[in-house]
Amino acid sequence: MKLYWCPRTRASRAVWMLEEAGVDYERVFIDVRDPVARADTGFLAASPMGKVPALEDGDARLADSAAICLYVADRYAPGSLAPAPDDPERGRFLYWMFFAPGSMEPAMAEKMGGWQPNRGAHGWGDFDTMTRTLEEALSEGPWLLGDRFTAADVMVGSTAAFMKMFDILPESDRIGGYVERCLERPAYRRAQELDAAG
Ligand SMILES: N[C@@H](CCC(=O)N[C@@H](CS)C(=O)NCC(=O)O)C(=O)O
Repeated sequence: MKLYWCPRTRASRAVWMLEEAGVDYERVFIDVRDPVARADTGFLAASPMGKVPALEDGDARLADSAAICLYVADRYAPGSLAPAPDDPERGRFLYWMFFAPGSMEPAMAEKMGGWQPNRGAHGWGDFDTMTRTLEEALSEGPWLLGDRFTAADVMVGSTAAFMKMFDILPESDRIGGYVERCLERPAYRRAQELDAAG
């Protein structure tokens, strides 16, 4: 399996996910800031938009961190990092998997860009509704599906860690504690070390 990767990007999520799943993979560095490197044909076959992360696994090629995390969990850790399709928790799992790209990331852009919130018109709601929803979801914890850590925590936890990095994490012991639990996971730490090593 090849992971097209660049340090200090969303590719760190995919590394975290692969480390959680404990599968063998090779990291292939693509400097996304360099148009020549981004034109690599193998990379573009997996990532039509020329963005990292992207994954090549046998004949399977895909990009986008949420798609990659779901693919790896379903393919390599079914029933543990991803509830099976007939598991009653599958629905809740899918909701939180897509909460990160569908609501958290655009709401972060709203906040950091100073956009006018427009909850009814914007698909992501607004920043305050997004953070309140996340806080409510963590009322039982320690993870989004209670005692069960899943790929949804990789997506939501990594996005909340980005919020912390950008200094827009809301004052909330519940969300703050969740982020700390994510940062303490051995697989997250390995991903950070790999990121730092380059
Ligand atoms: N929705 C995508 C976003 C990926 C993305 O925007 N990656 C950035 C780095 S964090 C990138 O490759 N930027 C280079 C470019 O767009 O030219 C995901 O979650 O994987």
